[in-house]
Amino acid sequence: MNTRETKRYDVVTLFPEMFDAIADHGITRRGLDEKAWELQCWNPREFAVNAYKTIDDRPYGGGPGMVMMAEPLNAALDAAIKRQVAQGVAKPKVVYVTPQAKPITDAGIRDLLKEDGLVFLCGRYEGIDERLIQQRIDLEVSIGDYVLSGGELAAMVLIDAMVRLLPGVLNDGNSAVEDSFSPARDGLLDHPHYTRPEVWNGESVPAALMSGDHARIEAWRRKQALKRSLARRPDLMQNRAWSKQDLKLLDEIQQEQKKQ
Ligand code: 6GU
Repeated sequence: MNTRETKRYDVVTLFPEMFDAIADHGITRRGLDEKAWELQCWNPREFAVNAYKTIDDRPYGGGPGMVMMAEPLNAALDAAIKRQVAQGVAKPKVVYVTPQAKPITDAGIRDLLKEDGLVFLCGRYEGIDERLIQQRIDLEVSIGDYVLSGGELAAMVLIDAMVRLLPGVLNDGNSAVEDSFSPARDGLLDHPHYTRPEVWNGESVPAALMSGDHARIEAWRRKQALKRSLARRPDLMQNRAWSKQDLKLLDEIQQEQKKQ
């Protein structure tokens, strides 16, 4: 793969070792090996300004917990951005991963992927000095409406979701486009999957999948995707322009459910 296309991801984190989880395992690791992306972590503790390496302090106005100080994060961000620029990223965006943002979707992941490089800022404790956020952050991203004990797992979720979409990272070039939520599935859930043996624990593989009839298999899978989406995520079914084939399958599903 051309090095020009290598995605550059830098992460400012108090726990760089956590990122071994994506650097050392599975598809994300293969992507690193193939230089589809690269990862560099920066520990704000190494940019601490006093002899005690302090990176947090008590909140002005009182209250529980500690707040991450602006200056060590500022210096760590500078170092990360400097590295990105040296690697050819013209204007790397700084992403703050925080539950105080709109939860990201598949479309948001694909937007992030358009950037040649990103710098992720991971918070710990009660939060980060607001002045640092105001002055240095381009984008705030959440991964869902629940709170994690730090931004690291969220940053790894974002990086994993992006990297698996990079050309050549997945074994089979088709398996990413056909996932749940991908444009090829046009925003529906995935169909169920089966492998050997043909009968397991008294249950057979659906006949359509054993038919060898490609059109029949595709129609069965599409119908299952519609059925699942209808049952589990009816919100995904709203305001859509259905194809003639989908309308026929939806009608079949409705008839079958009437019978039950
Ligand atoms: Cl991005 N960070 C943290 N700390 N918690 C979260 C989150 C992010 N997204 C959901 N919960």
